Amino acid sequence: MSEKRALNIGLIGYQFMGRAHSHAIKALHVFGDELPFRPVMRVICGRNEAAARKVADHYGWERVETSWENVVADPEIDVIDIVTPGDTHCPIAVAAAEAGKHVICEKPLALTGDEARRMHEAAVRNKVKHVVNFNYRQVPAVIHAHRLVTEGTIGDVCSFHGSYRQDWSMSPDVPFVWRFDEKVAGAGSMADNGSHIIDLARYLVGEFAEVTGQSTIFRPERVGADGKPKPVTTDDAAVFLARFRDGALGFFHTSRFCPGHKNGLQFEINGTKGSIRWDLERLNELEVFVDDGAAPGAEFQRIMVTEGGAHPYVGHWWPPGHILGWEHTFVHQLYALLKAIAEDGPTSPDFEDGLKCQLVIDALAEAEKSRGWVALK
Ligand code: SOE
Repeated sequence: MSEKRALNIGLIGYQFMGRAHSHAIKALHVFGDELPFRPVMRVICGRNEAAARKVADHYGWERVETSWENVVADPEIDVIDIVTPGDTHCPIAVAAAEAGKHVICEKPLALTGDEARRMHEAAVRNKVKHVVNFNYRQVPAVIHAHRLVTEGTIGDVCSFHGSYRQDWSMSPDVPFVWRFDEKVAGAGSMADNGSHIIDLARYLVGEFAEVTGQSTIFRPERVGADGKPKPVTTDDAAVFLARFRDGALGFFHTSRFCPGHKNGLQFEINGTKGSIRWDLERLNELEVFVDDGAAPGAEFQRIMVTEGGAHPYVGHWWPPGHILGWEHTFVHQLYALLKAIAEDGPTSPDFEDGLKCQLVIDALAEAEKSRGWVALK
């Protein structure tokens, strides 16, 4: 058997997402013979060397770097995987693309539309593959929902309801972290959670035409690492409305102040012939209602998506009914990137998707200030 070519990965960042990506790279082996490369966990990078080394030791990264510039400049590295806070995405991704590396970047892609555009342009100009990790597009039920909408099963889409609710920041004891700093995170729940739900709406319904909305900060101060209070500059919650280009209406709620919602991502799509709904906490199920007039009193049907070709990659995992989890979405996204590199094919979602999502977030910030509707160009 011929040895597969190595694909050397450099991971920039090592915290929660660093662990999720490290786990996913190791799990790529499920693709067996179809895996086009031998992914090599060459280097992990973090400013805190001891903390990065700990992750390196647990997951099997070969070496640790403290400067992302060194990783990007390393001729051996083929792929740069960015899992750092938002303010570093743009400089790292642009430098990586200029150095000819393929790039996968965590969401939201950037702090602003201008940054996201620069990242997209650098990737296109340098002909590297580029992926923004909107990982929920890799959920079998979400892919199945997309197929049903595209095939016209629920008719023309009239409305999209999306919410992403959590409760992790409610306690006053939660210290000041980078997610509460506008300069580092861009926005709060609107960017962190909103970017996922905006991307899902674009994937499932289409492009946004105009938006309006408001956000709020419930806890304006938190204690910093130095024990002193620091002002919170990112939102705890947001509500917004949208009109899509095809005429559908959108209703959105993002929040970190919804008690009981640990990671509550939900959407419902209503069309002229039926409805579809999904809840991340029931990741393997899709609920579908189709009104064909034949069955009075018909209700939503629950579809299990672990079989029946609901997802292009689901067959690589377990037999039907042996359910998948959140972590599998990261494995799927990385596999899709490897395949695109091997076949010189397109990637999805790519930096253009990240840019379009960012433009919606920028428009929402503008709408909040003007207290009106803002059109997407
Ligand atoms: C925190 O809100 C977070 O970890 C997000 O950053 C992720 O994108 C989301 O998938 C889970 O929650």
